[in-house]
Amino acid sequence: MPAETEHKATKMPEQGLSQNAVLDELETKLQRDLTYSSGKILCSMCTNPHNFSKQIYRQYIEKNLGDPSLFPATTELEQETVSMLGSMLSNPHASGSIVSGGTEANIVALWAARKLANKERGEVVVPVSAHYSFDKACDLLNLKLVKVKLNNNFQIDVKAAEDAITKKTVAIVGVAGTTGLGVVDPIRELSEISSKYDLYLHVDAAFGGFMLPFLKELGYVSLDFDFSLPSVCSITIDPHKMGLAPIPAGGLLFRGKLLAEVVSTKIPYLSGDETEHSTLLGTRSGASALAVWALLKHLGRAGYRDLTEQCLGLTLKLVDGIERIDGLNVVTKPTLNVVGIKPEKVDVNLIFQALRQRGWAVSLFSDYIRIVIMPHTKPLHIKRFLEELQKIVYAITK
Ligand code: 0PR
Repeated sequence: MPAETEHKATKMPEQGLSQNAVLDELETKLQRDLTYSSGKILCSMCTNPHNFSKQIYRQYIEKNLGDPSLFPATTELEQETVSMLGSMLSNPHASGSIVSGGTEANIVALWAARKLANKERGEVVVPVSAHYSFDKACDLLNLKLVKVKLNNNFQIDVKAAEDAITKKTVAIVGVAGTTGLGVVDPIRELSEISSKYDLYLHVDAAFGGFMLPFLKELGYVSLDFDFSLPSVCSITIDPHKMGLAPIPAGGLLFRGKLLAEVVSTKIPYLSGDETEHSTLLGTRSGASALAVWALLKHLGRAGYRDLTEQCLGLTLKLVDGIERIDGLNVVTKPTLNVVGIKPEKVDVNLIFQALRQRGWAVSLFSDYIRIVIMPHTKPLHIKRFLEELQKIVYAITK
């Protein structure tokens, strides 16, 4: 066992405090947290949830999807939500669950792939750009993660992916909207490989899933990434990212009911009949699923299309501004609302530190800074950010 390190000890009070006293203490302590409304959060794939979804979430906070016998109506609405998400992804007959987030969705997808393949110490082929949740998933599931290099467009190198397939491979993963650059892998080609080798194909559209269907409709992209491709077995699509839903709300969609049942666990004691779970969690938030259901109904395709256009428009303005700053480039022309900023000569870490010191929450990848333009980011925030970025770069390079 590793040696324990000391934690700050906090004691529960013997006598309870008044609600006001607790609230005051909480508010004081929470002041250090950043807020989306400040415009300074440029590193998050989450955002301030839509007000209507917050209202629904609060109203139905006690609903527990872990016990469908108590909440049959909530369970049915979860399935309607899954079907609405499926219809966004070319398959209204998709089966699945509203889960706690992209991490759980990816874990459960690989769990299904592993069970279907039934191989000792199976292997999963992913691009090096895949989210770290796949590291967690493979560690938990005793799978070997095989990371494949990228091509010049920062997408999975399809030839390298095919070369990485062995007798032990249980799944291939493609990412539709990578965490680092928002890049979409060539899922059509991965689908062809998957059908050639009869392999499970999982698409991680945790981030891109709520934008790509609308970017297609708007004519920005013509990429296939969803169930329209025959080998796609499951898709992660997260309402708590670009879907504007309260945390926790992830989505895991299987092509059909039979696939979802691969990971189902029967719980006969709960209601004496058919209770089963196809999620990692047992007790889980019904309010999350209802909030997503309500948002999809309220915003509709048109609402999400507008949101997509708003975020992409601002992203392109940011790209334009970056390209005007001497010594800075964008890593690649963005497909989604994710931008990589790369300095030509100076150490990227210096720019990152200077931005963080000035309160700008940005992320640092190997040799670039990542910015995510979420719905809470407004044109004025980008204007201010670009002004400060320019000053920082000038001060470092002069
Ligand atoms: N798949 C992809 C492609 C992701 O980008 C993420 C999260 C996940 C799966 C996992 O989703 P959950 O975090 O819901 O389990 N990507 C974000 C990231 O790593 C998560 C995030 C969100 C991080 C908000 C920070 C933050 O402030 O950047």
